[in-house]
Amino acid sequence: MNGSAVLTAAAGLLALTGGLVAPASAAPLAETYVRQGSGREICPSGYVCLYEHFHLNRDTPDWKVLVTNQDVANLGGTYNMNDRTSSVYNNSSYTVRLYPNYNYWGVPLTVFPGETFDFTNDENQESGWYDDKYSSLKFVSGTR
Ligand SMILES: [Ca+2]
Repeated sequence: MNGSAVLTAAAGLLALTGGLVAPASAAPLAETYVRQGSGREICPSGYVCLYEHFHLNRDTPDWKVLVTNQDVANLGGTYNMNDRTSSVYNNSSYTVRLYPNYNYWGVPLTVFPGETFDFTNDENQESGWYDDKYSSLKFVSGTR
């Protein structure tokens, strides 16, 4: 093996090592975004989804859904989802709490992993109290 071949092999090894190490050291992606859609199928595994309308937007698939796998101290602002959530699906393995005020203040609603809440009055007379009330969201326990 001449000098040039050794250098080429070393460069290839460095490239390969870099390719293997980078993904392993990267933290799980934490993200929050808003999209349109309806149903549980649009909520990725590991995420919690807040739907703007009842029944997970079943009858209004062009309405908004906030999708997140991290704490959100203010559902308003750029997300524009403050006091708008009418149903929720927790597709994560974390217990999540929804708060009626920003920065996790107020008496929260607890949503367990796999649980769905629909705040429509016609399915549960008491649930209307929760409709269009939530302003922040926190992952509180569990494993991701
Ligand atoms: Ca709403």
